[in-house]
Amino acid sequence: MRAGIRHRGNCLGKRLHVVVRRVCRRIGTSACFVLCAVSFTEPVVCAEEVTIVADRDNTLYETSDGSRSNGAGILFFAGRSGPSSGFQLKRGLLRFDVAGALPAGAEVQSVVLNLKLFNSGPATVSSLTALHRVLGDWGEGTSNGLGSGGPSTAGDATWLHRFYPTVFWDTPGGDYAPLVSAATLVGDSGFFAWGSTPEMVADVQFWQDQPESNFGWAVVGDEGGQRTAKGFATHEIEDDPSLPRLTIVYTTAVPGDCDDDGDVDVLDYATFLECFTGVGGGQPGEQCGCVDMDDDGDVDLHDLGRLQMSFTGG
Ligand SMILES: [Ca+2]
Ligand SMILES: [Ca+2]
Ligand SMILES: [Ca+2]
Repeated sequence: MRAGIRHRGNCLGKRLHVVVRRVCRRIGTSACFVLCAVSFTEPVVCAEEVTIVADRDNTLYETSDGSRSNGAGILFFAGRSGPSSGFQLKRGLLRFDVAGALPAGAEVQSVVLNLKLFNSGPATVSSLTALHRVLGDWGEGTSNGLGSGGPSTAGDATWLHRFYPTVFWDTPGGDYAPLVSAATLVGDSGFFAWGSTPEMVADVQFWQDQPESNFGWAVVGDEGGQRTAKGFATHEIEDDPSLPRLTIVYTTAVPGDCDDDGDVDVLDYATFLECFTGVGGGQPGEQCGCVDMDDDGDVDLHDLGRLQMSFTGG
C-alpha cells in the first residue's frame, strides 16, 4: 500500500449473506425463512473505503500579470482579501490521484473531502466555500508564501496561467465547471467537510474512468464580501492530521458474477460452461471475460476452481 492511502474493507453484506444461508439450512425455522428471503434478495456487494491525500494543490491570486502563486506553500486560499491592500480574489486548486488509488472498474458510491482551516480573516461570519470541477490541467511550481503567495515560478498555476509562464487558462481565474459540486459553510478554525453529494460522486467517477482528465477541483470561497479569504492546509504541510484528504467508498464487481446481479450462482456457472475452452483454448469472447478468472485468455479448470471459491448461490 502506498504512503498516504488508507484502505478499509466492508464486505459485511457478503459475510452476512453466507452466514445466514448456512444457519438457514441447519435450523430451517420460519424466522430464519424471513432472514433467508432478505439474504437471497440482497445483492452481494463488497464496499471498500479508501482515503487519499491530495497530490497537487495551489492558489490562484487575482493579478493582472500572473505574477503570484503558491505551489509549494503550506496553505492554499479561497475567498476575497482586502480592502487594506486592495481587494484580491483567491481560488484554490486541489487534485487527488483517484485512478491510482482505486482498482479498475470501481464504482464510486460516496465521496467526502476534509480540509483543515488554518487561516481565516476577521469576519466571524461563515463563508460558503464551493467545489467546481476544473476543466484544464495546471501545475505546481516552487513558489512559496502565505496569504499573498510568492513570485510565480516555472510550471505554477496562476490567475492567468495553467503553467507559468507560457500556458494560459481560457478564462483568467481558471477554467472550471459552473456547476457547484458541493458547498460548505467554513467558519473560523478546525476541520471542514464537503459531501458526499451526487455531483462529487460523479466527479470522482469521471476521474476514475478518465484519469487523463483529472484536474481536480477549484475551491471557490465568498467572492462578494470583504476579508473572506480562508487558508487551508496543503499536501506540503508537515502535519499529517491536517493534510487534505478525500475519502471514497466504492464497490467492485464480484468475480464470476457474469450477469452482474451481485451473486455467483448457477446462472453464472452456465456462462462458464458456454465459454469453456480448456487450457490454452484461446481468447474467449468478450462475454466470457467474467469467467476467465485468472485472466490468462482461456476458460479452463483453473478458472472453475476460482469460480467455485466465489460461489455464493442466488
Ligand atoms: Ca501545493
Ligand atoms: Ca450472478
Ligand atoms: Ca483462464
